[in-house]
Amino acid sequence: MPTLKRVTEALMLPGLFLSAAAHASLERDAVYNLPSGVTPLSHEIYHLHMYGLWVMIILAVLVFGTLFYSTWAHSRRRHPVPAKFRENTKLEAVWTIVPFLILISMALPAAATLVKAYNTSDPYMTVQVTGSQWRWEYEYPAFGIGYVSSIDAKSNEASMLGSPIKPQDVPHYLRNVDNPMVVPVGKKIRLLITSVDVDHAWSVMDLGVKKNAYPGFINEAWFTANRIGTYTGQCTVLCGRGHSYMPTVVKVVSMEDFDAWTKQQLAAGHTLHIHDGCDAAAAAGDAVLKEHPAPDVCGPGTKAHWLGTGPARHGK
Ligand SMILES: [Cu+2]
Repeated sequence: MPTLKRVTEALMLPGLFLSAAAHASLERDAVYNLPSGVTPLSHEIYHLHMYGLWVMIILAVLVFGTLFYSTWAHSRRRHPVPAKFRENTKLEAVWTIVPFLILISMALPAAATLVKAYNTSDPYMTVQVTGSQWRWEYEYPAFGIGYVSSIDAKSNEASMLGSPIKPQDVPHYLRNVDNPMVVPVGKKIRLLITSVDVDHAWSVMDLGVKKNAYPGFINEAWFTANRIGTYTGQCTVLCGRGHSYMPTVVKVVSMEDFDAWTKQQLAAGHTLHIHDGCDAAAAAGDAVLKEHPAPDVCGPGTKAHWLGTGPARHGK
């Protein structure tokens, strides 16, 4: 029912508007509501959100309705002699049991969805996501691919003070990157998310993923995108001056396109590489490091920033 959908969207709070605007697919305009997304999990999250929203709307109407009606009908003018009763056991039982049942009806499906969201078992592949000020780094250990994903040059230029390029003239301003994450459609992708400096968060609402990236910790997430397309998000933990300049872009492509992309990346030299400065970690037997364009991230004497799992595959 499109009208119902529009009414629901119009009722969304400004906060939701902001979050939805920041997490839109590049192929469609921002919507006011949480996007339903393109993964089974994101659909579930959307339905939970809508269910909670309607429960809140109905309760708000009932509670405020009763409040306003009582204020009007039981004012001193209309109702000069107050009623004398004090307790009503039946009523008290009802207003305890009904909210309890409502809470249970929200908690059970939410818990079931959470359990699914945390089940990262049996992925088709793993992508290691490393946040840094102010870009993302993606590593595909199984394919030996690794590269940095920074904001696209046009957005960057337009954002400069006194730039001749106007932000409104840049398509997908602040929502586009040079090297997006690329994944095959219909496959379970496991993400291992961490950071090398401050707290960041990797978030793409269309994929039902929003996970914080902490230095020294590895958070897990997963998604199975069921539709080919380009999906965007933004870092959602305030991480400093360039916080708005580290968008997240994920391209979901067909298996053939993904195969072609992996070959292209290897040919372009976007490979994992044991860095000289990280030899110690390599000697420990489990480090998969990539050559980093910023030597301070993994330079001589620095600690290995990524301990990979599985067989180390090195390019170059
Ligand atoms: Cu950030």
